[in-house]
Amino acid sequence: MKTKRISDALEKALNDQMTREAFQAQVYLSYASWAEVNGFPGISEFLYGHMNEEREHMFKILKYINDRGGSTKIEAIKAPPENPKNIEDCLKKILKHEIDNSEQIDKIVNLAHKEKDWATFSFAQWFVQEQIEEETLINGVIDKYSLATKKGEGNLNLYEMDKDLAKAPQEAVIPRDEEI
Ligand code: OFO
Repeated sequence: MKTKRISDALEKALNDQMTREAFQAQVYLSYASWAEVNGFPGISEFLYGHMNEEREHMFKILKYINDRGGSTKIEAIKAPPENPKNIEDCLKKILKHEIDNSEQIDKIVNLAHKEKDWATFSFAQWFVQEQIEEETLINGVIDKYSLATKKGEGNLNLYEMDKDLAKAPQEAVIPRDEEI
């Protein structure tokens, strides 16, 4: 049994964030599956990769709470929203999810700062950085989409963009690609 080195309030905030990361993973999973059956294998691959990144974030928080002598509470994950209407809608919704998530992480940073819990403050910085990268990445994909679908351009650009995204950098391995 470890000495508890985290306040109840931060323990609760991190537990909530852990569940939020699991929810984010479900959103990516459902959108990836939607893209896969709608003829966009590259976008789908990109989204599956992100699903796994969110799961890794969930585990990272779980491990941190446990390491600080807190206890994790595994909660039910709410269902992801309805399928997007099209690729543009899908990308915009993802960006919105990421921005919402960044705001939640900022709240944890603020609380850690207020409590002068420098361990949690430092831990949360990784997430702040990660969110900057993710928002930039999704914004970049939205820009690519706008270029690919510019009036007067054909579907070939969209096809090329889809192929391109399959090779987009991912930090996580997609479970189905892992050797069993
Ligand atoms: Fe969107 O990355 Fe988790 O936190």
